[in-house]
Amino acid sequence: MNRVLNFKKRTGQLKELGELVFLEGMKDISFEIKRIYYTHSAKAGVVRGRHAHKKLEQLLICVYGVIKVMCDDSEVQEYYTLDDPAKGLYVGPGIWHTMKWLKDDSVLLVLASDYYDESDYVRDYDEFIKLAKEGYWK
Ligand code: T46
Repeated sequence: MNRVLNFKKRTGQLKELGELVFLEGMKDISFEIKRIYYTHSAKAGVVRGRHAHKKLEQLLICVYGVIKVMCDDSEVQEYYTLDDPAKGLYVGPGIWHTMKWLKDDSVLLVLASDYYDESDYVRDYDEFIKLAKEGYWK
């Protein structure tokens, strides 16, 4: 199921130097990272996503701004507000998800367990419900 992860961070002796956040594959997250991508330059109100993945595991991090993520497992919808660069949202297979930009130019960084493969996407909601009812993700 989706879960929010808190990453380690280091605050320097001088607060004005900012914070450094770090995470390590197979230590702080449960999968090997094969791909990293990010989405930027979207204005508040933009909605992306609207799909589920068959096998892909991902960690979503809003490194700047505020992004609201809706996760739907075909029975329950959960909402997460990503507004902290030191938090990540794990989104596993079989979760229909949408990301809504709540602040201009928010940046969504995604760590993914596999290379890009369009055949791993379920982009039709009826097909997603059908697969879920058939037990595809059980
Ligand atoms: C996801 C959410 C969180 C590629 O060619 N390679 C890539 O690695 C990715 C991620 C996308 N693409 C292509 C596929 C589409 O033709 O870029 C285009 C835009 O992708 P999409 O409309 O799927 O973008 P989002 O923001 O709706 O979804 C993305 C990821 O695709 C998706 O896996 O879970 O971010």
